[in-house]
Amino acid sequence: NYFSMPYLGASHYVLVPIATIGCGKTTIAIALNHLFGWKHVQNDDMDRKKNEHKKGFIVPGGVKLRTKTEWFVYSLIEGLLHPNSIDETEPNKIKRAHVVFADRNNHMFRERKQLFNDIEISIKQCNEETGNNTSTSNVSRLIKFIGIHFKHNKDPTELEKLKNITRQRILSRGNNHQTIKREFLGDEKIEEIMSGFCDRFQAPVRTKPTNIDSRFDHMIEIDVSDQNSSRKNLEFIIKDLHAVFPDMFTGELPSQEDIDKAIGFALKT
Ligand code: IDP
Repeated sequence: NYFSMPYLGASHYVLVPIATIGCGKTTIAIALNHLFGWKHVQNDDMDRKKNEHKKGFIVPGGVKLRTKTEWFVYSLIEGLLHPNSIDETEPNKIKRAHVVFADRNNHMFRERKQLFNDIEISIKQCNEETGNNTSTSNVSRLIKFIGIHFKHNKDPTELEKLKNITRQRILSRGNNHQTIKREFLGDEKIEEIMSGFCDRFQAPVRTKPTNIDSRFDHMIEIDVSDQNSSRKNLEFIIKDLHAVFPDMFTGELPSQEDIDKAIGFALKT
């Protein structure tokens, strides 16, 4: 385990999109970071880091992270423990709750299960090493997982609409997407990859306590209903989070103008 910081015991939030390529995860994560400073952890950043550190990625403490998944979980936990590293110059942001955005598709049960397990196990180990005697069930109460479910209609004609919208977005993006590079793959291959993700999509199921998705403390449901749905989805997410977990926010909620600006910024990034 790679953490030396004690776990302080406040509520910590992990935002977990359940989505496919092009739904607007990164756009929304950038906008939320812009508005509230919440840490945005992008799965594929590991690829970039790996090129910098050819032999693997060494974190403080000398531990080498070998896989993308290890790096992803490491970065999320680091964000939960050190939320202030984002913007030290902005006084309002320093008191803020500890919130991280787990930017990958999480579109299958096993991805969600792995995320819950790895985060809880790492935090528990961290506590043991620093002498905090916190059981796993206590840790479970301290970390809140919030699902952001980009709904995928089961009806094939309806699903085709989502596929068209997301495909259009990705094709117009060209090479500037974390998983899809048009130049290397070509349009047909991109379509095939994106469609594959949609066909494997497993919507969250929380009907029984034994369901993996019952670990979610809250679920936000949104649609990819048109080409420009991210603006509407961002506003909906902020309102929903504020109603359920007001302690995630300090000060006033952003105005319509603030939200416009944040989306504009995210779309340009
Ligand atoms: P993903 O992280 O779910 O794969 P994003 O990277 O956020 O999806 O979005 C895919 C592409 O679509 C990006 O080029 C992004 O700028 C664009 N996009 C996302 N939301 C909107 C929108 O509401 N209007 C127009 N373009 C959008």
